[in-house]
Amino acid sequence: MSSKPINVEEIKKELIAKMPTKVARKRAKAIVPGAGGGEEIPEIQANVRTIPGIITQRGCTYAGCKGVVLGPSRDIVNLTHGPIGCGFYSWLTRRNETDAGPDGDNFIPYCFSTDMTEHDIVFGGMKKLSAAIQEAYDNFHPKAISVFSTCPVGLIGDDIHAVARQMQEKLGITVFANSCEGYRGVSQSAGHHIANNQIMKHIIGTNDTPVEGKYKINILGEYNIGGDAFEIERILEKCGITLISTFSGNSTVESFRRAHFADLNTVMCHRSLNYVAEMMETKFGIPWIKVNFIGAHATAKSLRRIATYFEDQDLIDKVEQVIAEEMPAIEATIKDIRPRTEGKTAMMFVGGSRAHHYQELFGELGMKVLCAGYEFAHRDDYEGRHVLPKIKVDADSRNIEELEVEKDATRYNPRKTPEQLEALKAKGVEVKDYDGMIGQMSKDALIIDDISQYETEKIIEIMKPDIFCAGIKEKYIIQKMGMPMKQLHNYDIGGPYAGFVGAVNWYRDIDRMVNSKIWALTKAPWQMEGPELEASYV
Ligand code: CFM
Ligand code: HCA
Repeated sequence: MSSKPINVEEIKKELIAKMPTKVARKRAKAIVPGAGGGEEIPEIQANVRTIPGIITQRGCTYAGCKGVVLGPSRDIVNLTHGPIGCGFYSWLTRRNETDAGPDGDNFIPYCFSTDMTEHDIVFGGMKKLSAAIQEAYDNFHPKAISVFSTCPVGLIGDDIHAVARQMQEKLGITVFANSCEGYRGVSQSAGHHIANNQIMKHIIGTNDTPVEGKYKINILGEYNIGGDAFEIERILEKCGITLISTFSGNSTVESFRRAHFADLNTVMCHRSLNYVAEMMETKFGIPWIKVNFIGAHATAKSLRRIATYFEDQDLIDKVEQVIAEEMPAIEATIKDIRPRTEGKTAMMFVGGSRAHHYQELFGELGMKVLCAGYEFAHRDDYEGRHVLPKIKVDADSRNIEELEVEKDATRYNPRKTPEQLEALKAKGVEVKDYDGMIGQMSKDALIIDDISQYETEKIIEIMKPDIFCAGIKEKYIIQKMGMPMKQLHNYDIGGPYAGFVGAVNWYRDIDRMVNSKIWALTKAPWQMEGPELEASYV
């Protein structure tokens, strides 16, 4: 626990001090202090190419497209076109849970790949891809098949879209392809965009059978990691809110097809699904608001925002009743645990939204986040409403045509007039509202984008947090440094952490971790035997 005042500028200097001048200059732009709720938000460098040689924790475009956005849909056969490694290493690693019920399809336990070999690389893999689609169809009879290209596919020029079109015609089901070769873009973020475009183009709004329900919503950017979406579903059901579709944890093709009947889109992970939110607003007139179901108070706030949006007293009352029912368990757990966690400190370096969302949960335990950052978020995720996202079709999305706006979008949902939206804003529900991480963090906290391995070790050494949250690549190095390490991607074996039940799970897990001495008692062999060798830049 650090007690002396923190000088963030000094820490920043120390972090980059040993780097070659050019590298230090570039990295300095990606490190800024928090704004502590102030209006002056410093500009951060984000979503740019990682400096070669620096060990980044980022993933690739294929990971963002197949692994993140489309992978968790449970009844689409997600077929990787490539050598077996990409399919194999993205198979069940993310802990996105599913429940198909007694009759539903669930292809999540399977790994579908064309398993390209040298022969296919030399002579082309399109025939093999057609055969694989046919085989998947014959064995599983899915409603949809989605194909993902890996790096070599782009290099040899297989036309996966042509194969998908042919097979769609032949089989009479939805077949579409994603040009998501790993090398496109600077991170998995490009893959999100590609997947968003293809879901929008091929699935959303393709079934016009109306959905029943008084208050109908979709959740965009919720992947049911560790069962988070199940807990959110439980709460929404209790409130009487109809959830048409979750993009994409435990989702079905049919729910995507009818998602345009929602009155409101709620966006959980803005980074990965903002494109669909924007496109659905343009095409079907569905407004979107930001929600955060990570943290008990954040959950209550999100429910209240949804209820306020509908401007319906019955719903407002019901939501208050649900919150009142759920809060006593939260308060009792906090009362027990907080005396042991109060004043402890944490660091979080995760993807493109969790390093922000989880700050609420640490706050509820009286813990301070000393330093946080995203791997691949964009400036709008950091700077919030200060940088509005520019939604345009980028070079990676070569297959999307100009969106056709439904002439009669109101037949799907009663859109609010600009005046009604203004009135909602006065009540604290701003459509397209989102807060960034920088504004949320205090002035003596640091924000670091695309943190490198070296910076990770250095910042731990300098600031000595009580717990460090990140992913599998960092995990064992952190533990060897004598520090508890919580995976915030797959939650290790834990979760759910969303909603009310999730908050209690989190309080208990974090209590156990920050109050255990086990990691500080372990020493790596080189620490016991010494002398330790230290690498240096020349
Ligand atoms: Fe969104 Fe995610 Fe995240 Fe993300 Fe990811 Fe993930 Fe993540 Mo890993 S969609 S940005 S690309 S919340 S897989 S469920 S944990 S890096 S912070
Ligand atoms: C990805 C997926 C990942 C990786 C997590 C990790 C996930 O980026 O391809 O590095 O531990 O959440 O599974 O973010």
